[in-house]
Amino acid sequence: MPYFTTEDKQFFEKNGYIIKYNTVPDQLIQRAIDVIWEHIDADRNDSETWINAGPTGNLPCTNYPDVQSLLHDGPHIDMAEELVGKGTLKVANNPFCKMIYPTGENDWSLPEKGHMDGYTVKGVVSTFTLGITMNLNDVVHRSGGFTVWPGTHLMAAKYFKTHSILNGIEAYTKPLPQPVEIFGPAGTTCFWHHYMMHSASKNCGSKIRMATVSRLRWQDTHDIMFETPDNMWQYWNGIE
Ligand SMILES: O=C(O)CCC(=O)C(=O)O
Repeated sequence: MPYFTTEDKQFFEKNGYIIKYNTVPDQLIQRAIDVIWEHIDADRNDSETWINAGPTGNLPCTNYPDVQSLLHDGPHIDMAEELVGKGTLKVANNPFCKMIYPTGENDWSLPEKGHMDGYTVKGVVSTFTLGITMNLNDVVHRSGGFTVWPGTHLMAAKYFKTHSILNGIEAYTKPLPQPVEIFGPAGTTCFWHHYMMHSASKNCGSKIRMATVSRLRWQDTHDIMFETPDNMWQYWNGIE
């Protein structure tokens, strides 16, 4: 039974992302959350301490087996290969644990812009293929949800046809599309194309937004990473 319908794949092709619900077994989530709490400077049982807590950035727990099993013991690699091609991918980054702490504020708005990963340090190409963002707890609207700018993968692919792939800082042209904040219960997962503009939204909720971002790459990335094929889906057997 496939994970993605033809409509899902068409949505991914056009928008650069697709959301699936309930993709992470609950016991995997609970074990990872226990590890995550050991790395947060706040009291798990006192929500007052969660406001503007830390650390920010990736928590230093990517190497813990209970964090890695979110990616390795769930369906996500198979799901990703359904989009990219069976047997084509390997793990570029095990799950980065990304917390968005409540701000204690109420003036929520979508971020004005986000960023691309992998091409924005001048002279460095650090390609991956697909990002996978998993919500580990229930993320409601206005509460730090992963945010994408639909269609920006097409913008970047067009840009790289006439500009060096060694510098993607200017790859997105204005006006930017309206961003989409992705929220949903624990186990909501977004698969996103590596050229996508993305960010996290501000957290005006009461809980810490707990999510992981993993990255998969083509097994032969090093052979093809400087290519900008006429058909950007050339190496995506599930999409082209
Ligand atoms: O935490 C988030 O939702 C955004 C993550 C992000 O921007 C990234 O992985 O580069």
